[in-house]
Amino acid sequence: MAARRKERESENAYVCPYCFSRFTMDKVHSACTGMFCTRNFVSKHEKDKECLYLSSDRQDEIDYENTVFRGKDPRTAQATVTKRHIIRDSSMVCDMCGRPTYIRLCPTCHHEIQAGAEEGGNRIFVILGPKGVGKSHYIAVLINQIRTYVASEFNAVFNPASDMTTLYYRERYKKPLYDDKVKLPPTEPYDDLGEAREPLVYYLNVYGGEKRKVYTFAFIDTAGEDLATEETIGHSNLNALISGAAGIVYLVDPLQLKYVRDRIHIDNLPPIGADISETLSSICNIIRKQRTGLRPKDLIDIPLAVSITKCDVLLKSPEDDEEDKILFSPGSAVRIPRENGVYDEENFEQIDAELEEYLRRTAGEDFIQIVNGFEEHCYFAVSALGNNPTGNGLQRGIMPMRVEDPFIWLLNRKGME
Ligand SMILES: Nc1nc2c(ncn2[C@@H]2O[C@H](COP(=O)(O)OP(=O)(O)O)[C@@H](O)[C@H]2O)c(=O)[nH]1
Ligand SMILES: [Mg+2]
Ligand SMILES: [Zn+2]
Ligand SMILES: [Zn+2]
Repeated sequence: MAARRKERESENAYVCPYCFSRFTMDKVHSACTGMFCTRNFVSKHEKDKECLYLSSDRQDEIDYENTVFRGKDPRTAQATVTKRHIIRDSSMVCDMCGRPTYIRLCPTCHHEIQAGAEEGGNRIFVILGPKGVGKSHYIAVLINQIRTYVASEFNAVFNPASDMTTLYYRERYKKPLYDDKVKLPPTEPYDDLGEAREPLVYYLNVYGGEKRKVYTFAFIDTAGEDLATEETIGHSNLNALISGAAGIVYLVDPLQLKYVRDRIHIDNLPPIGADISETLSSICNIIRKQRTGLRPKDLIDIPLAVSITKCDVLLKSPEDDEEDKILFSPGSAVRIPRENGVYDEENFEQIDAELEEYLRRTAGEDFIQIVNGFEEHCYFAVSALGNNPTGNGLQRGIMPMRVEDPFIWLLNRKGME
C-alpha cells in the first residue's frame, strides 16, 4: 500500500491548489521581477499582431493563461495585466534580461508556487459534505483556530498564500462571524461564483526537525448542491480536486440523521438534506473514475476523516430515555481533551471507536461500509460554534470544539513522513 502511495506521489508531483491541474516541476513557468522586462517585451512585440501576450491596446504585457483561468477574454480590457514578465518554459532564466528567475508559476493558471511547496507533496485537503452540514462555518472557524492556536502549538506558522485569500477570508468569513456576530449565508453553487470561486489557500510552514516543511492547504467551500450527484460534481470540476486530494474531511450533520432527529429535543432542527451515504458513495465513484490505476477491489488510498459536525448539540444532558440514546455519554471520549503539542493518537483512537459505533447505530451499517472502502479513515466530532444558535445572531459567541482534530490526524497519521 505504501508503495502505491509513493508511486502516486511521484507520478504527479504537484497539484495546483487554484486550478487543480497536475504537473511536474519540469513544466513550470516563471516570472521575472526585473523592472524593465515587461516594457522591453512590449517594445519587442508591439508590431507583432500574432503575439497573444499583449493587451488589446498593445501597451501592456498580459497574463494570457491567468485571464483564461479567470474565465475572461484575453483580447479585451478584462485581460490580467502583469508587471512581471512571464517566461513560458521551465528554464528559470528570463528571456529579456538573461537573469535567473525565482518565482515559479503554475503553467495552467499562473498562480505562484511557493518555494518548497512541492516537497510537502500534494497536501490539498478538501472539506466535503451535503448542504447545511456546516461546511462554511467549519472552514471559517478552522482557519482561525489553526492560525491563532494550533500552528504555534506544533511549532508552525500558518499563512495565507495570496492577498486574494486574505481578502476573501476577511470579507466572507471573519467579518460576518467574528465582527458582526451573525451566521454565514448559504454558499452559492460553484458555477455561479465566477472569480470568487478561487479557493482559500494557506501554507503551513513547519519548523523543527532538520528541514522546514511546507504543506499547502486549499479550502474549497462548495455549496451542497455541487456534491449532490456525480453529475454535479463533474460539472463543477470538483472531480479533479477530489481525486487529487491528500485528504478528505467528510462532514456529517447529526441533526439530519433520522434516528437522531426523532429523538433529540432542540428548537431549530434544520431541514433534511441529501443522504450522507449517497453523497459519500458519489464521491467514491468519482475517485474511482478519475484514478484509473485503482482496481475495483482496491481500497481508496486517500485518507478520509469522517467528522460529525455541530457536536455541541450531542453534549447536553438527556431529557428522557429516548434522547439518551443519541447523545454522547458523560464518559464519552469526545469530552476528554487531547494532549496539546503532540499527536495524541490514543485520544483519537478512542474517539474513532466510539463514533464508529455511534454512526453504525444512527446512520446505519451501509454508511460504515462505504467508509470502510477507504484504506485509512478515522471518525471525529467537531463543533465550529460550540453552541446551537437560534435565529441569525451569535449572541453566545463562538466557542469551537475539536475543529482541528481531523487536520492533526491527516498530518500525523502513520504513513506520512
Ligand atoms: N449547533 C450548531 N449549529 C451549527 C454549527 N455550525 C453550523 N451550524 C448551523 O448549521 C447551519 C448551516 O451551516 P453552513 O456552514 O452554512 O452549512 P453548509 O451548507 O455546509 O456550508 C448554520 O446556519 C447554523 O445554523 C455548530 O457548530 N453548532
Ligand atoms: Mg456553505
Ligand atoms: Zn527579466
Ligand atoms: Zn494552477
